[in-house]
Parts: sequence; structure tokens; C-alpha cells
Amino acid sequence: MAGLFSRYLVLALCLIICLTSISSANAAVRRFKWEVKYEYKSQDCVRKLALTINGKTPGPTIRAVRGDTIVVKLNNSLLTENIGTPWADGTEGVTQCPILAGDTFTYKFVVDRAGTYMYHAHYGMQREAGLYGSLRVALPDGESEPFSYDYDRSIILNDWYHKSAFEQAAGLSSPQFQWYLCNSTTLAKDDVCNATSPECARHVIIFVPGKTYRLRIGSLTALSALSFEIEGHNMTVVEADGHYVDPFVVKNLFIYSGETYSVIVKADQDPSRNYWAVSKIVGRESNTTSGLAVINYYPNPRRDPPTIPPTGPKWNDTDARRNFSLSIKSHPKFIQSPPQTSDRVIVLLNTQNEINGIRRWSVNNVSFNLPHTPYLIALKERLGHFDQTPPPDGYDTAKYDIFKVQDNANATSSNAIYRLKFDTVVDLILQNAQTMNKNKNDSETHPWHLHGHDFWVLGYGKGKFNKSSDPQNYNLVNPIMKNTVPVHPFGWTALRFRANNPGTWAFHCHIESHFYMGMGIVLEEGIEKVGKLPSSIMGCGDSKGYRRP
Ligand SMILES: *[C@@H]1O[C@H](CO)[C@@H](O)[C@H](O)[C@H]1NC(C)=O
Ligand SMILES: *[C@@H]1O[C@H](CO)[C@@H](O)[C@H](O)[C@H]1NC(C)=O
Ligand SMILES: *[C@@H]1O[C@H](CO)[C@@H](O)[C@H](O)[C@H]1NC(C)=O
Ligand SMILES: *[C@@H]1O[C@H](CO)[C@@H](O)[C@H](O)[C@H]1NC(C)=O
Ligand SMILES: *[C@@H]1O[C@H](CO)[C@@H](O)[C@H](O)[C@H]1NC(C)=O
Ligand SMILES: *[C@@H]1O[C@H](CO)[C@@H](O)[C@H](O)[C@H]1NC(C)=O
Ligand SMILES: *[C@@H]1O[C@H](CO)[C@@H](O)[C@H](O)[C@H]1NC(C)=O
Ligand SMILES: *[C@@H]1O[C@H](CO)[C@@H](O)[C@H](O)[C@H]1NC(C)=O
Ligand SMILES: *[C@@H]1O[C@H](CO)[C@@H](O)[C@H](O)[C@H]1NC(C)=O
Ligand SMILES: *[C@@H]1O[C@H](CO)[C@@H](O)[C@H](O)[C@H]1NC(C)=O
Ligand SMILES: *[C@@H]1O[C@H](CO)[C@@H](O)[C@H](O)[C@H]1NC(C)=O
Ligand SMILES: [Cu+2]
Repeated sequence: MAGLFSRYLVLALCLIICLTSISSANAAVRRFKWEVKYEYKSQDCVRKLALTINGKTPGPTIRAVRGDTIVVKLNNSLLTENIGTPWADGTEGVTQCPILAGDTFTYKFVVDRAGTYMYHAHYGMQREAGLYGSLRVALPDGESEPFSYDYDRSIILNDWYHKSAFEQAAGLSSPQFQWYLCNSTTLAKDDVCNATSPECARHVIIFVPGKTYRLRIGSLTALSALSFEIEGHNMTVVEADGHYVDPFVVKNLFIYSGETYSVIVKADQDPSRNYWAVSKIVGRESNTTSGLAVINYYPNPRRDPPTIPPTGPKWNDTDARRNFSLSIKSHPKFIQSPPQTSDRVIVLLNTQNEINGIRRWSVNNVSFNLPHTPYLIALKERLGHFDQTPPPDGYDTAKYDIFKVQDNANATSSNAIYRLKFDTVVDLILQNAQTMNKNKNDSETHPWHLHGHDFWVLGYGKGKFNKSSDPQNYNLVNPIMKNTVPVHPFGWTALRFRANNPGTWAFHCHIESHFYMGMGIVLEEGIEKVGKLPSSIMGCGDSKGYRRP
């Protein structure tokens, strides 16, 4: 099982990577040198082995201007782990092979859109071990965003575990920020509690009274859905996954793993005191204490606020979270109109299953597993094999009761992929259902992330998706475009995209353990249009040692 010490590491860049570079007169090339290694860190006063970039977790923030070329030279100093390349924004096993430990690899890509993005490890649980950071892309001079602010701050929300990644249930220590916790019952054997470590100090965000702040908030949690709030302050949501949002005001920002948002907050409250920023786990019942940070009104001392931190929304207030999802619409000046009809509708039933007595996740009763040879190489170079039977475009809607534990929880395992006709319009409908938990109504929130595309978010609904009536309520006027969306408990989410980016693209639950337990699919479109593959992405499965003749 892939744990903290698994052999491979794959770094993915969760952003739109432009393969055909944009020509821009003032585009710059920004170069970074990163060294990745394991180091002991005490994020929450508990010493734990973490993955770092240049000694830090989160890693360095990349700042760029739209059109720039980013070149990151990565030195893999991990003794036992390999690092892969996000060639074409891909996933290990889908588009490329990992790179050997001890090697240096150079990532090169053009950032083609302004906004807030993240990069993170994409293999095993390395993302959770700390290998991630943020990327801010500014507009070129002379262009302005549809909102204004005085200062800009990045916050990546994460959950931090004391035990190894797969012991999640037991070891989750805090959903974000630093938290003073030195409790021997929750510590793993090698952890050392160190309350004097400077890393253990509470995270502080300074607010200058009267100023306006843009908080760029991203979530890379391994498991948790979060509610983020700032005591006594409202937030205006203005950006989602790099797209401008028709502004709306919230008290709580609901954020799922893989998503990014920008919110505007005014430092307009009583300046004589400090306030709490709170990140609370929602979507699943949890005893984990909320993550806390201090909003420090300048020039007050950095001390904790005088109040009890807000308790946040109820963990199971699904209506509030669906309402939040429905509130996210495109900014009127930046609408990219969706196609009004689609050529193919793929309904994806999300279920918990078993195969040979082992717990899995499945889509339409198929639990996904990766082939030894990445699909892109298998299809392009005719190396390696995968199941050629097309996976189902739906499930038996008449017979399957999404509110009940299924009669036969056994699923099929497959590495088959969806082949799409190039340039067609495809709808993906995520359908949630009851888990295998027989004791209560239980349906988890799954944040689904699509590689290679942004999609239009056409709707969210309660219960079972109705193919004839629900599409009548789609938002075809000003839907937001995103690359990650939740499917809420016992609900559905409808997405549309145009299959016009040649390649093989993963669509998967961004909860790492769910993906590795089968919760994903792979789409192929226009494979014949993909150019010559670089030999640097070969080196595993049947492509090992292969050089194109
Ligand atoms: C990678 O980093 C290590 C440790 O700093 C150094 O010894 C090594 O020379 C670096 N390798 C490359 C290829 O830069
Ligand atoms: C330590 O954790 C256990 C189990 O969660 C809890 O019962 C106990 O009260 C905690 N002790 C302290 C000092 O926080
Ligand atoms: C605790 O942290 C302090 C400050 O970083 C450091 O000097 C000390 O060695 C640490 N102690 C342990 C036991 O790790
Ligand atoms: C936040 O918004 C709510 C609802 O619009 C409003 O009632 C409240 O006064 C606002 N609070 C602040 C601090 O602006
Ligand atoms: C929370 O703690 C209580 C008391 O220790 C326990 O009964 C309950 O099962 C815990 N809930 C979860 C979701 O861990
Ligand atoms: C939410 O969970 C609580 C227990 O934590 C339960 O009492 C309540 O009925 C639940 N609410 C809904 C809407 O399911
Ligand atoms: C969600 O939105 C609906 C429709 O606007 C409203 O009736 C309901 O009260 C909202 N629920 C919550 C929890 O915000
Ligand atoms: C499900 O799989 C288990 C383990 O392979 C097997 O024992 C059981 O008979 C299967 N159940 C059904 C209904 O097929
Ligand atoms: C899922 O696949 C298994 C194995 O082929 C089969 O036994 C089961 O009936 C299927 N379940 C559904 C809901 O299609
Ligand atoms: C579970 O959901 C069903 C259908 O929505 C409902 O009838 C039932 O009362 C719920 N059971 C519990 C224990 O909440
Ligand atoms: C879907 O909606 C239509 C129109 O409201 C209705 O007639 C039909 O029975 C629904 N289908 C299902 C399976 O619920
Ligand atoms: Cu999931």
C-alpha cells in the first residue's frame, strides 16, 4: 500500500497548462530550483516526518504573470521515492511514468490564465505529507480584475495527520492552521511533542484597519470538506478555480479538496481586538478540533482573541452547502457561454463497494485501477494493454435505490476508459448514494477533479438525477467554469465540457484514498492528434526502455 514511504512520487500542477504556448510580447521565463526531501516538522507542536520543498511545507509560492513560462528544476533528494512529471497536466499511470529517485527533472509550462492555483504531489499520500504550495498568476499590465483590494494573502487549507496517511481515522490532528496539541493518546510512536518550536506558533494574519484584503484560499485536504470563516466578518466570493465569480457575500466559505477561491474581506470591525479565523470539518461527523488562526488587527499584540472561536455550521447541513454551490455563477463580464445541448450524457453513480472482501469505491459498479503502462503511451505507441470493454455510461436507475445499502456490494474491477468522439459536447452527471454503512443514512461528499479541461457547472440537485426533468433546470446562461466540484450527500452534480483537448484525462475524486480505492475514470479524446511523446515520460510498464524508432 502506498504510504508515506512508497516508492514513487508524482508532482502534478493543478492548473490549466497551455501546451501550445501563447505568444506574448512581455512574457517572462520564471525559473525555480526546488529540492524535495523528508524533514521533521512540528506544524502543530508535534514533530512529524514531512515532505518539504527547499525545507518548507507548504512549498514556495510561485508568482507569475499571465503568459509567463514557468520552469521548475526539481531535485529529488528522496532516497527511496521517485518523482514523476505532470506532462500535459497528467496523472501517474494515465499520461506518464515516474522519474527515478536521485534524478533531477525540469517542469516547463506556460500559465495561460490569471488566478489562484495550487501544485501538489500526485502519487500515494505525498500531498498529505506536505508536498504542495500555491501559484498566483497576475494579469498583465493594463488589464484589471473585476474587484479591487489593498493586500493579497494566500492560505492553503489542509488536514495534518500525526500517524501515517492510511491511518486517517485515528490520526487527524487539525484541519488547518497550527493547533496546540500535545496529547500522547493521539501521537504516533516516533512523534515528539515540542511546544517551544517556532513552527508551533499560532498562524497570524495581519489586518490593517480600513484596508481591503483578498484572501486566496485553496484546499488540499486528504479527506475533509471544510467551512472557513472569520469571526465577525463577511466574505465576498470573487473567484473560483481561476474564474471570476458574480460576487456574493457569505459568512462561511465551503471548500473541498482541490478547489481554490478568492474572497474579499474588509478590515472594518472594532480594531481594538483580534478575531478568530476558523476552519471546521463538515460533511462527516468528526471530533477533530477546528483549525484556528488569529486575525491580528494592527497594531494590537499578536495574542489570541478574547472570544470563544465560532463553532461554525453543523457538519450535516447539506442544504447550506448545496446552496453555496448553487450561488457560484460566472461574473457577467466574463461569461463563456456553454453549448446549449450535449452529444453524450454519462451518468456516474458513486458507490462504496467490496472486491474480494476489500473495501473499494466504484463508479457504475466499476472500481478503477491503473494499468502498468500509462494510457497515453499504450494508445500512442501501442505498448501495454488495458481492458477494451467500454465502461458503462450509466447505471440501472429504475432498479438501484441510492438511499439503501446495495444488495450485493461486490463490484467489478477494471482499467477500461471512456473513449470520446473528438470535439463533441459531453455531460458528466455525478450521482451520490448510500455507503456500505448499514447503521445510518450515510453518503459522503466527493470532490471530483477533471484533468485537461475546465467544465461548465450546470446544476446540483437532491436525490436521484432525473434525466428528463432535471436538465430543464440547468443553468445555461451564466454557469461558472471550474475544474473541481463536490457531489453532495444523496445528491447529484451536472457538468458539461467540450472534448477538444487531445489526450487521456483522469476524472477522479480528489480525496486521495478514494481515488486509489477506485473512485475515478479516464477519458480519451483525439488521441490521434497527440504529437510525438517525449521519451522522458516512458520508463515504466511495457514502455520501459522504449525509444520511439
Ligand atoms: C540535489 O541536492 C543535493 C543535496 O543538496 C545535492 O548534493 C545534489 O548535487 C543535487 N543534485 C542536483 C542534480 O542538483
Ligand atoms: C487526549 O485525547 C483523548 C482522546 O481523544 C482525550 O480523551 C483526552 O481528554 C485528551 N487529553 C488532553 C490533555 O487533551
Ligand atoms: C524543540 O524546538 C526547539 C526550537 O526549534 C529546538 O531548539 C529543540 O531542539 C526542539 N526539541 C526537540 C525535542 O525536538
Ligand atoms: C454580513 O452579512 C449579513 C447578511 O447579509 C448581514 O446581516 C450582516 O450584518 C453582515 N455582517 C457584517 C459584519 O458585515
Ligand atoms: C466522538 O467522540 C465520542 C466520545 O468519545 C465517540 O462516542 C464518537 O464515536 C466519536 N465520533 C467520531 C465520529 O469519531
Ligand atoms: C445532524 O446530525 C445530528 C447529530 O450529529 C442529528 O441530531 C441531526 O438530526 C442531523 N441533522 C440532519 C439534518 O440530518
Ligand atoms: C437554501 O436555499 C433555499 C432556496 O433559496 C432556502 O429555502 C433554504 O432556506 C436554504 N437553506 C439553507 C440551509 O441555507
Ligand atoms: C461477494 O464477494 C465475496 C468475497 O469474494 C463472496 O464471498 C460473496 O459470495 C460475494 N457475494 C455475492 C452476492 O456475490
Ligand atoms: C456489480 O458487479 C458485480 C460483479 O460483476 C455483480 O455481482 C453485481 O450485481 C453488480 N452490481 C450492480 C448494482 O450492478
Ligand atoms: C434515511 O433516509 C430515508 C430516506 O430519505 C428516511 O426515510 C429515513 O428516515 C432515514 N433514516 C434515518 C435513520 O435517518
Ligand atoms: C422524471 O421526471 C418526470 C417529469 O417530472 C416524471 O414524469 C418521471 O416519473 C420522473 N422519472 C423518475 C424515474 O422519477
Ligand atoms: Cu471520494
